[in-house]
Amino acid sequence: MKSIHLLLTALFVLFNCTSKETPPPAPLLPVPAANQLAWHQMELNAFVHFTTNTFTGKEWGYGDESPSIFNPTDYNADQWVQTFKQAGFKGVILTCKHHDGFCLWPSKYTEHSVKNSPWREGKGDVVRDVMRACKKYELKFGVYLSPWDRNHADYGTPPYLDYYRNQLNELFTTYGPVFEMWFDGANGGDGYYGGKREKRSIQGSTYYEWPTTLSLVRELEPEILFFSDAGPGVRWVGNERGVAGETNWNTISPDTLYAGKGGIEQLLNTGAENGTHWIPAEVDVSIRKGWFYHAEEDTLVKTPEQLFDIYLTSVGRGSTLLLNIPPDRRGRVHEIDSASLMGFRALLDSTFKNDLALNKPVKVSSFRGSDKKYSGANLTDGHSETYWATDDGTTTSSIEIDLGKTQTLNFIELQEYIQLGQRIKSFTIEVRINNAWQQVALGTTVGYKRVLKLNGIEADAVRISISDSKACPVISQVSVY
Ligand code: FUL
Repeated sequence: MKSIHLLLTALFVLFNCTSKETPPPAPLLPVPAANQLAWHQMELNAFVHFTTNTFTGKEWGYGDESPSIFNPTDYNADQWVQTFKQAGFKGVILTCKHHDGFCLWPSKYTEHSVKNSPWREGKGDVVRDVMRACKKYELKFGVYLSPWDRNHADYGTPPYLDYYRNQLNELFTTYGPVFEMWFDGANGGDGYYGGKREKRSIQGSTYYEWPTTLSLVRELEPEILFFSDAGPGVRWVGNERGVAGETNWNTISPDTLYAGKGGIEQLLNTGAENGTHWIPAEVDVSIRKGWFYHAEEDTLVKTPEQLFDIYLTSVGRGSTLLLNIPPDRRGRVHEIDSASLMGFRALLDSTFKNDLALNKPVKVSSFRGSDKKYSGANLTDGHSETYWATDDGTTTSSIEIDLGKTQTLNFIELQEYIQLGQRIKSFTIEVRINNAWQQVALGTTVGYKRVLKLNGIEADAVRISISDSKACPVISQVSVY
């Protein structure tokens, strides 16, 4: 009787020990907000620059362009968005108004818009069309409204802020939903300004009174993500070449930034390891030399291979790519751009088609609480919601994936489970060739996604060694192609 009792007690203790859940790692603050996480997952978005510049050949209109020159001959916003959809883009951001002040929608606050152009006898509305096409093709719709306005008489004085806010109010109550709003920091000083043709300098940090403007927009669109040099939703990456920092922290301290402030490009490019806010870098770059369509740049459209390289230095470094594809004077995405986009898509599809690590056995140096919930198997299960993690305080570790046989390896892709914060500070990649390990790559940060080249090496296993991490590493996926 006594021995049965002892046995039951032992079983009870054993059951309780094994069934006790190991708590997940505490979030390492700051962590992404829901709209930022959704933005990370989009990976590829299209930027559309279209205005009177398309017809004058300029990049920055002076503000004195006549609306009569805006007259696309074969306009089709559906064709733009359909092309982006085929290329795998998830969102579109449209220059509703660029620095020249011309509005692509019939704003009631200015005469400087499509309503005074011959196009569709003044009844056209590009903003409405793009928004509708986005709905049709299930892409998210975003708005660029240049704060600098070289047409408006009041620019540089307080009344202009009312104009700018009225326009935002008009846009956000007429069109939507809007996932991202782009605040461009550029200001070159001179302009038409209602006929004054002079230089106007503003105090970039204070003039626009951003907090008031942002709360106005937020009231109309609570889930919106704001882009500017300073965020607060996403930050500029610090260049227009398509290159995020090899070290790319999603965190930065906003008090070191403001839109239009010079000299902070390097900081924007890498972020700050101990930044106080989650403000990830967005990589904006044009498929052409300029942001607007110019026929003489038809020969300079980036090739699929160049776009693929940009993918590696943007999405492959934990950022989202915002690729500008400017419609031509017909009002269509040009055939050359479209062919390049399709080539880019084909390259992505063929490169990342067959994950050689999927469901392959994983050996890890340790896993959290020795609880299966956090085991190495989560790394190759194809699910981004499961993850491998170590015990608190274990900031170095190794992951070994046996590929089963010798294969040609081109890329390795790592994904941190950023819902719990960005952690990894440095790692190396080795591959196994004839039973010997050889280091082939090394890196610093990982973030939402990190893609590294393996250059076609023949090997039968890969090993990731994490040599430093801000807290216990938490990785959701490792893929090998
Ligand atoms: C810059 C602007 O000056 C360019 O014209 C373009 O719109 C680019 C995306 O941002 O600041």
